Amino acid sequence: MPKDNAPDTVSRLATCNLCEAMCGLRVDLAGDRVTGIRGDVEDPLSRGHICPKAVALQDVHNDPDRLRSPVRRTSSGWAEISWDEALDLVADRLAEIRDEHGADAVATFLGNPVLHSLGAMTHVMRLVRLLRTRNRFSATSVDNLPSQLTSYLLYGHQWLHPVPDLDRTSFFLVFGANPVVSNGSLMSAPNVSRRLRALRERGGRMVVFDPRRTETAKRADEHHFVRPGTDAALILAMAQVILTGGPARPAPYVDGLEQVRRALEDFTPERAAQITGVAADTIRRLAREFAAAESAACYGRVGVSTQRFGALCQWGIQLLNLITGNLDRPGGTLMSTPALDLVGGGQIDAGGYDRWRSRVRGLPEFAGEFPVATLAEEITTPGTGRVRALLTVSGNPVLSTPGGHVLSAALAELEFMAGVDFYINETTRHADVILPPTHVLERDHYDLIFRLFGIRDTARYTPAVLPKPTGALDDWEIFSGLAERLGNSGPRVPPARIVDLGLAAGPYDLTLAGLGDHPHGLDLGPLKPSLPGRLQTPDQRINAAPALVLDDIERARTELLTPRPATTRLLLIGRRHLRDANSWLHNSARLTKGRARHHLLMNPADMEARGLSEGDLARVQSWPGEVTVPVAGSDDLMPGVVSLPHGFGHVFEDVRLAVAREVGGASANDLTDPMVVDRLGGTSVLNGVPVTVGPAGES
Ligand SMILES: Nc1nc2c(c(=O)[nH]1)N[C@H]1C(S)=C(S)[C@@H](COP(=O)(O)OP(=O)(O)OC[C@H]3O[C@@H](n4cnc5c(=O)[nH]c(N)nc54)[C@H](O)[C@@H]3O)O[C@H]1N2
Ligand SMILES: Nc1nc2c(c(=O)[nH]1)N[C@H]1C(S)=C(S)[C@@H](COP(=O)(O)OP(=O)(O)OC[C@H]3O[C@@H](n4cnc5c(=O)[nH]c(N)nc54)[C@H](O)[C@@H]3O)O[C@H]1N2
Ligand code: SF4
Ligand SMILES: [Mo]
Repeated sequence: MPKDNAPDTVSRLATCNLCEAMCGLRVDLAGDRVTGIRGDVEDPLSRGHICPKAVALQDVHNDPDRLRSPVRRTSSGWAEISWDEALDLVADRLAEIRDEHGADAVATFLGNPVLHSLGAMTHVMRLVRLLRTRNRFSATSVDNLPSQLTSYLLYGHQWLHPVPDLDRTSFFLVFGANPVVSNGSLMSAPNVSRRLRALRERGGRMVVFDPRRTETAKRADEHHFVRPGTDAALILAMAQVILTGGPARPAPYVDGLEQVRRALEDFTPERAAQITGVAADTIRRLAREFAAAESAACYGRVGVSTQRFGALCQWGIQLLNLITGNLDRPGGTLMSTPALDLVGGGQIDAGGYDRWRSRVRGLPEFAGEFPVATLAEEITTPGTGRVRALLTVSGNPVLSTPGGHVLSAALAELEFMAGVDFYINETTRHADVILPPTHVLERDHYDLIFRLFGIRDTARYTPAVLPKPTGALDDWEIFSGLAERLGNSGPRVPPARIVDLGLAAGPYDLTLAGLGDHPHGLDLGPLKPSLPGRLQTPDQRINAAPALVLDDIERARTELLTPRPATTRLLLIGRRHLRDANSWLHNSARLTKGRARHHLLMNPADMEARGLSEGDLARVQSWPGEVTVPVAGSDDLMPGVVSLPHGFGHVFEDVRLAVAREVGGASANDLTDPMVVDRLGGTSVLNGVPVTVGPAGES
């Protein structure tokens, strides 16, 4: 085996695209074989950091189960077909169904890795727009829709989102995020652990609110349990304390705070304490300490987005930063000034809300998409506009969206389905055709979206590490191939050219060639104040009190501030692990070895009350479904709360995932309810789901 510096080994620079941290990599090659993956110490953002997932890129690369050519489902199993045949077939069937039943009969679902693939980012929307369907869905509505909606309402653009200045803040206040494991989201921060250590060393502090004492909470100066789904009461009470007792010091370009103050009158710490389980004194004290801190950044992610008042939580988090003068100041939260500025350059849709509604349930669109919680019923409900064909791109909604088992059944009713993905997963197994793109090491990479959310402004373009296999297509070529067959006659502009143009139009006058002089990445410095100039609102001011939010505060006042009757049901929340990435990577032996990690975590007192012991199989039931999983006791769980990770529960009929067969587990989204969404925005409620838990043997 050639070692690091053996003469026949070369080392090439790449970027890990498995999460938002964008770690710089050195990939060791012996010929076309990947022999090792290490962190690139010269990357200005990641500075040598990697996590175990990076090394798994080579497992994905070498995985015999990864598709290398298109496949078609036949009565005798999957059959390989040529690219021309596959692209013709998909384009013809989509066009036929559209011509017969109208554009809305063809639906699209874009999964999370779209944001991590340069060619998908540059080319998928062209295809989606060409289909002219209103039935557009994505992972956004099980993820960051509340943040995007808030940014659209407050700052005038769904992707203009302030980033916590993690390296300089003196007070980091966290709701429902676990960045030590996730490495940050809408806050790209490789090696969060090191940065949190530095925070403490410079005399700063971190406070975390989470129903589980997480890996992040364990590094905090204070951690408080909060009853799942109730954070809005807590966050709004903190804002109320600051708006009534001070010190509030908003920027001069912020309007509407008097209206906000009046709307929040009932959100007292005492009322919030009853609902959230956090003591009123703690709420009051932390609000004052946050407001008085030299600099402070409030941040919240998946835990406070995918809950019943998720949008209100995200608005409240922005409000806390706004009223304390921490928006746009070093150590607070700042907009990035990216080298390639999709927002300022107008290359990406600013957003829009409730311009039309979904056919069956009347849910509002956001940024041209419907909430994915309504996809299954759009397929199964007869009538004009019924979804009869589906194109999925790098996603696995059967495991990642609420009521996944219901969606799985619905997919079988489609007249045609195609998936752009290099795995046959629980979703693409329903497809008639699967179109597999090249793997990330075989194509150029630039993070068009995540560079907007770096805790430092950096740019890094990494050319493909390995040659593209003969006949293989990149994501962008698949979308171009389909678009051309569906009538798009424009020239093909490759992603590299689009990046080059974007850099030239950006604030630093860069070019792709110029960036090539910085193969490890170009450091553009810490986050810089940029407001109000960067605001995309028509008057370049911030209206802190949008009517939609005021209405939702009223809904929270009546629905959330009223204590609920006691119940024996437990509240289900999610969980992420450093060696998982949503529903995939389970085919990497390197990542899946060791103790199983799909168990239901439960407070020992709740286990005892239900006659459950460590390792027992428990039956977990909710309104739409049930699963059977082993339980593990942990004091890290708030009493009354259970935790199950999503992305497990692999199905093997039709699916060729040899290693993942050993993984086991059940899908958390067989328990989540597609009928329950945050009414402001339509985000799925994936946390705080009521469940009953008992020994699996009993009925
Ligand atoms: N209960 C619960 N559910 C959740 C969450 C939760 O916290 N709790 N989290 C939600 C969140 S935040 C998200 S983002 C979603 C994620 O859920 P999805 O958006 O459905 O995405 P993944 O599970 O990441 O799907 C990955 C698929 O993309 C394919 N893929 C990977 N790279 C590429 C590529 O470069 N090109 C193409 N074409 N395909 C590729 C993989 O092969 C894999 O099949 O899950 C959500 N679901
Ligand atoms: N290793 C790894 N890294 C990842 C991913 C992965 O799958 N694995 N996925 C990537 C993706 S797609 C995303 S979007 C990000 C997500 O990044 P994060 O949001 O940082 O990750 P989560 O682990 O979902 O953190 C959500 C936290 O909210 C808590 N929580 C649940 N319900 C509530 C509640 O009601 N109130 C409060 N206050 N907290 C609650 C959970 O206990 C959990 O600790 O991670 C990214 N990074
Ligand atoms: S933290 Fe891990 S998965 Fe995320 S970019 Fe870095 S190496 Fe990749
Ligand atoms: Mo996500």
